[in-house]
Amino acid sequence: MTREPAELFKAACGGDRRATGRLLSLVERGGADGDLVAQIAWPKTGGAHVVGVTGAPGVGKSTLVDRMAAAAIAEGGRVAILAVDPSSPLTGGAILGDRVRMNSALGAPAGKSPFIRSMASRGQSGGLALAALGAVRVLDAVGHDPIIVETVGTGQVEVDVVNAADTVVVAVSPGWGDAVQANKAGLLELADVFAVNKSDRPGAADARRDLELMLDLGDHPDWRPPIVETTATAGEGVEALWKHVCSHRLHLLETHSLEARRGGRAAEEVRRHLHNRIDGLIARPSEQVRQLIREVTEGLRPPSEAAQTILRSQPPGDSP
Ligand SMILES: Nc1nc2c(ncn2[C@@H]2O[C@H](COP(=O)(O)OP(=O)(O)OP(=O)(O)O)[C@@H](O)[C@H]2O)c(=O)[nH]1
Ligand SMILES: [Mg+2]
Repeated sequence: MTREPAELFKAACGGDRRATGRLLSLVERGGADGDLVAQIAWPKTGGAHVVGVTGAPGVGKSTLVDRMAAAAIAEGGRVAILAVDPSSPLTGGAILGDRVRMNSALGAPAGKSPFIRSMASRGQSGGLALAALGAVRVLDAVGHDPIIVETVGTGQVEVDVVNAADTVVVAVSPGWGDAVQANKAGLLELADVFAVNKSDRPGAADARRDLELMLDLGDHPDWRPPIVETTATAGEGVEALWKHVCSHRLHLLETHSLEARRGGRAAEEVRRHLHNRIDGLIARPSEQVRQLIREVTEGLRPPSEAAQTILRSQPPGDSP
């Protein structure tokens, strides 16, 4: 490493994109440097509007995100986009998504184009969600606002990732396929705003009606998720979509529910870190842990007591 995290952080705050990229790599890698970056970033976080965008594969998330970014940039935002793809080991959706975006990013005024980063699975499901949350925090701390996180909605990691957003946009396209898939993955109930994308195709009105019916079944005391029809490829409806996203943030602020949302997530994130560390203790056991497991195997002590002993003897700051 050529530069220290603190120095990188300063450069990143000044708009140095390579420095931001380096910081994100450190967070992704984890370990002591990752922890240090998290520590430096932490006091400066909380200012950004974090917007999650999810939905079935190919529904048009990247195209939508790209258009939303343009809307945010037009309002003076310093936009960052994070594409999280748990299904892909470095190729596929996220990368394709980037290609879609690059075309439109060319249209942004010099120096205003969004900062874009893709994160793919490293074969470690809990790790990806944590790395993504860590990355959002770094992007926030170095001054990006809003931060738009795209993730394919097919599983638990995705739910965890979008759950970390202040505002969640769930995208579906005409035809029940996407909505059913999103419903199975538990995404529909996470939605703060719905986008019925590809509304240039037949069936958009039906998709909207189906979503309305589903919403009618639920309880929405102070925010009923609005449904916006969009054609991302043409940019149609995206301004309205972005307006609803911004109204949702205002709603959170006015009802003081932003802190509550973020508070609930904090507990969850701590739980995840703990979980990761404990997994690490078993996946990469120290001599002491090996010995304790041998003793359990030989019937010398019960597993619960071995677990207790391991927990008690954890040195502070020992990051897996
Ligand atoms: N007809 C039509 N096509 C669209 C629209 N939005 C996106 N597309 C097309 O749908 C395809 C997928 O778009 P993406 O934006 O890459 O979709 P995605 O949801 O990000 O895909 P993954 O990240 O792979 O899950 C591309 O060929 C887009 O051009 C739309 O509103 N109407
Ligand atoms: Mg995409």
